[in-house]
Amino acid sequence: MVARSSEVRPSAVRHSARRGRGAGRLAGLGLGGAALLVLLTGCDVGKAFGGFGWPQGGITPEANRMYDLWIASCIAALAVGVFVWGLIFWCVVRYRKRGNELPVQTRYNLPMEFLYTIAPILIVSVLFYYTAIVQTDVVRTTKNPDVTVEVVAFKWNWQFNYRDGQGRDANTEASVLGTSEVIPVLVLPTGRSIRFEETSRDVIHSFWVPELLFKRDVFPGSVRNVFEVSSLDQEGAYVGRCAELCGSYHAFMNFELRVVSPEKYDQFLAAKKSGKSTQEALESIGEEPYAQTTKPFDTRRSTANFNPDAATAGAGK
Ligand SMILES: [Cu+2]
Repeated sequence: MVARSSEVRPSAVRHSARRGRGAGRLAGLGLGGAALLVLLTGCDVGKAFGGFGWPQGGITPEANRMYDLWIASCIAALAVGVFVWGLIFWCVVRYRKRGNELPVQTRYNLPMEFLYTIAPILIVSVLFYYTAIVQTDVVRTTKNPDVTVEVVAFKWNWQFNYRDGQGRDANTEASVLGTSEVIPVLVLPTGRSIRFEETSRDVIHSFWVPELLFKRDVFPGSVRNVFEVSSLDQEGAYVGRCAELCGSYHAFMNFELRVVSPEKYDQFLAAKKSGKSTQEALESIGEEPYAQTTKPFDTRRSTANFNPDAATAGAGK
């Protein structure tokens, strides 16, 4: 932004009241136009522009706050952009070459230098301020979340443990385990705060549900990555993925997040605790027993596609 602003410097700094008024008008026009755009389109401005490249359809308050921050930043960037482009084109037209006479050379224009030093600092400060606020909000954890789930990643599937408390010392009350044949379905309630505690059995994986607009790496060893969502706002089935290249079958590490009503969730958990399988428990609350958003991958590991030429490689036969 400093570089852009400096483009106006040689020509725009002549001490002419008329020209000063022109620049002021142009600035007012640019900012006014941006403000008008925001007012006219309101909350739909993000939607109208496809979220400016940001995924839409977040289902948590945190996701919506991140989305709003992105949209506001884009609008601010566009407003600054329109202002700068306006100045550039104004200079191109206003100070185009008219003859061979050397134009007035102006430098050390203090107000102008002050402006293009302070303005970028102000812009960055405002962006930083709101980013820090949203980030703090998104990574905040609480003492007593309503639901705590332990996410266990391993090559190449997931286990979800419903816990009776927080941390390593809490107990698992019920568990959902994914296999090569059955996609694990993580059932969670709407309207309750949920804490995810992540741990890996082998390598680094990453727990990612696109609709949370959030992903976090799952580490092996003593690191226990934790994050929380203050609520899930929309019932439904959402595909979840591993977002960290973790080995040959990384792409097979899909799961499903099934968001149900709190009543159904309580029934599901009770059914699981009483020894029912995940599929039976899902059926008992009137939900589809198997994942709806993804299906098990075909590993195609059979003798039909087995490469016999490589059979002896390293086998010592
Ligand atoms: Cu993985």
